[in-house]
Amino acid sequence: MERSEALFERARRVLPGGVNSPVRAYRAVGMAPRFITRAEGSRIYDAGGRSYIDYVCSWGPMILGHNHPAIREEVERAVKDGLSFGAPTEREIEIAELIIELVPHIEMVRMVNSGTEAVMSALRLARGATGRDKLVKFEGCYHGHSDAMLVNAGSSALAGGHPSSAGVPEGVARDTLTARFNDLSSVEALFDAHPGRIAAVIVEPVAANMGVVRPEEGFLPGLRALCDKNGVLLIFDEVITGFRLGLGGAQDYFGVRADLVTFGKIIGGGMPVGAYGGSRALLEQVAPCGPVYQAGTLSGNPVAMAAGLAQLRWLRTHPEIYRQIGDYAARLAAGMRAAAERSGTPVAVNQIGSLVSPFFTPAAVTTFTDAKGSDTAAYARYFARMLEQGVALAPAQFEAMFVSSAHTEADLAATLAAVEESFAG
Ligand code: HOZ
Repeated sequence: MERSEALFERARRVLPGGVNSPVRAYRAVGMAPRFITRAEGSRIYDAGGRSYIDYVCSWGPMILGHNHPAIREEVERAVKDGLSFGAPTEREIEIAELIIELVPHIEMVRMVNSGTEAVMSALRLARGATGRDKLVKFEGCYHGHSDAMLVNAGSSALAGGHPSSAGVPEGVARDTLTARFNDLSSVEALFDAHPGRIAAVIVEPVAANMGVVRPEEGFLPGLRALCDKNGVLLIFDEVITGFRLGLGGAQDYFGVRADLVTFGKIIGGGMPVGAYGGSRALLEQVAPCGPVYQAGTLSGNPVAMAAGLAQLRWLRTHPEIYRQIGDYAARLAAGMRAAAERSGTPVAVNQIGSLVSPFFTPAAVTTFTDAKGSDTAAYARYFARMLEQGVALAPAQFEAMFVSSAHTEADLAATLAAVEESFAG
């Protein structure tokens, strides 16, 4: 038996499904997951000693590739001084200053431990600030696993067949209204049906948990205008797009202002970090300044801050990385489209910046309905063939491929050769 399979068998006895996060169980692709022992640059290594070109990149944060020396060295330095203090440190100020410098329309930041926590807290702030209870999210968008956001959710909630989770009280679910991504009229209809009762609209500015779906021209500015008209706060969940579309994230990329922005893993450089930010007026409503309570012993943890700071500083001093990874992703997407055409495989490949995703469907994918209509069994077969040839993709259709600055020309050639084989097989 393969070492990963043996570990999986052992894991299933003590962890639900053998994992600590559902998508990793590979259920959507019907296989046993690879257990990972280490990662370096563009590659991850499994317990059986095989290496793979990795396009999961820890679900996005490893934008500089795995185990980048600048980040590792900062972490090693921080560890020498202690692991957790539960008290303020200078690094927390530095990372907040950096985020405020780089991301438009953010005047204050609160650090937390994950994207889920950032979203949960930003939503509480939006409700506290507006005195309204209802929230609008989009079908197939994923904002972590807080109760309010597990209604028509994407990512592994969708792949696992539970887009609206058990255990979410009916009263909570009732306050989460769902609109359709890229459909402003569906938002307008909710605003009309619940006048004066909606606190916030939360959106992934690029949907990346239904596979990657770009916002259509006018969608994000339209949301901004509708929110302004109705006194509703607009929240960009930039857990995926933040510091990935560019240093300024989606607000900068699309030229649309959000009232609150949530960040996740990428600002931790691989350590568990999240944050939410916005105007001073809004953020000063958070405790201890204001009445919206939110706290955490590990918030601003010194080791996590060291990793995050190192990654963000590296990105700031090497902005050319964004052109490099965007170019790689565009060539990857073009190569995949060409291979699909040669083999007669119906595949629509979406790409924006360094995010890519193939959908096994003949038509263009611009909505959640299009994404959901793609052939997930074909994706599972493709995934298995790619893995066999040494390329690790997300083990589910409704996720993204992430390109890092550690991916090389040789990786691109090897990946496209594997795609050719996979589509032909
Ligand atoms: N929902 C996350 C992916 N979009 C899961 C990440 C993980 O399992 O690490």
